[in-house]
Amino acid sequence: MAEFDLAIRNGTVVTASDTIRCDIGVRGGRIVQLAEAITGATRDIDASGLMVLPGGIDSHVHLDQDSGPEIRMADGFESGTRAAAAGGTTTVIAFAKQKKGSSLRACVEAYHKKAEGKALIDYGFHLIVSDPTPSVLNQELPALFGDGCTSFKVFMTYDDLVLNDRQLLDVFAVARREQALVMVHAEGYDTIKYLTEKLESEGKTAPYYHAASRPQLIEREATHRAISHAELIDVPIMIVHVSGREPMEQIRWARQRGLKVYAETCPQYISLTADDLKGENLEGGKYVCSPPPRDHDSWNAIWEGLKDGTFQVFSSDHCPFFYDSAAGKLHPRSAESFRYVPNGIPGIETRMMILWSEGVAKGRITPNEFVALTATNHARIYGLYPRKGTIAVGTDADLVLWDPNRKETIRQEALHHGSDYTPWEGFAVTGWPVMTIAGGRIVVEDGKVLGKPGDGGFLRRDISPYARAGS
Ligand code: DUC
Ligand code: ZN
Ligand code: ZN
Repeated sequence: MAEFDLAIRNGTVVTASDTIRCDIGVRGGRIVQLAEAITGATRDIDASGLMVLPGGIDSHVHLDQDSGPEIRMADGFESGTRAAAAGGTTTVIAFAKQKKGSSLRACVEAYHKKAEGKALIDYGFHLIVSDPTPSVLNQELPALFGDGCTSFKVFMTYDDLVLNDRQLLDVFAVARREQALVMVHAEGYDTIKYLTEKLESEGKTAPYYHAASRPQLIEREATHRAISHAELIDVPIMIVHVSGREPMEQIRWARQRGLKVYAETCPQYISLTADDLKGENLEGGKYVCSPPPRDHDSWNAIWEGLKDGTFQVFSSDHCPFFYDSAAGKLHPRSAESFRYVPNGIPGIETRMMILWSEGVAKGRITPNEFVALTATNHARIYGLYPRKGTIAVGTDADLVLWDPNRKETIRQEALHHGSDYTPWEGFAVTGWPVMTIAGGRIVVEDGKVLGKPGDGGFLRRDISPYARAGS
């Protein structure tokens, strides 16, 4: 019997801390040896001229999420994880959303059913708490944390999701007691409602006004309020999908005060602007997400934050809908007002190539920083480390063979996601995933999907060391 199932030979191994020329030996789905030269494997993969990185971890994706009347999400766990793997990602953490009036536990069970047997790569769940009843706070949440869903998201806006300040404080207190990590969608409910109604009354109803209804100051105010609540309770928080300079400055301010405030940003905030929402015939609807993309000043600010550690994680916020095809369309009332356009864009497959191209290829971040932002920090923060997120003996053999110099153009026709468009159509990138390996299995080789639904499994995550209160 061969000593190894797989040997990845002649590549340059890049982790968050090191860049080393070595071979990788894989057996039983795990990395069992790192050595100068490995022989005796059932299968050899020649990685000459390539970098071997930890498979990407995308800790912010929405799959098969109930999105309200007349809207269907474009990806479930099968197509979503297929697209993730094609983009170099080997683990996703998706949201299990509580419906107001329903038990959170029942919602999580429903998401388990949606995912079981479908995913090509491993997946975990964050909870979304929309109805923090006493039984949710005192029984359901602690039990679900024990089941490996050790983080949850709360929203400061949206009719069906918003928590008021008192409810935020109550759930933050549970997070502190149970050491769960809180993720916050920081945009203000009443301010958005005010501006939406004002814009509509002025006849400003095109998709572009989605961005005008959610300016940075609304995100800044909510970010500051979430930080203040977290300081009051003394609980760490993660501010997700930070879009620009103003909310980012609040996060910096908090960290300078010694608060455990972590932050995430996404490809749309370094490569799209509010002007993209200006297209004719509802074309702008392809770029509607919340918070909205901003401007070049915000891109520059986000790069500063990615470089200086203000942001720990770079996620896609993949939230895929349809634009106009046989598979699906925008909400039928989208022409009436931007308020009906579903908030979210697809990006699970394009996340890593955009960050590499805009970041590493343009000299803004190093390959090691890229690995930290796309994999290692996600694993550390969300309780998956060291099983996931690095390359070391004993870890899962989740790897991506990366061609740092390959030039490609992003095209919808070549993508694997369920949406009928990509916001990055025609976007030129340098750097490309040529092979994705998950649990020692080749899932995607040069765009060809070899993995099967059900190959991926549910990840019970540990309590996050980042969720510990105090300094
Ligand atoms: N928040 C998300 O995290 N994703 C899509 C829409 C939203 O508001
Ligand atoms: Zn959100
Ligand atoms: Zn999201």
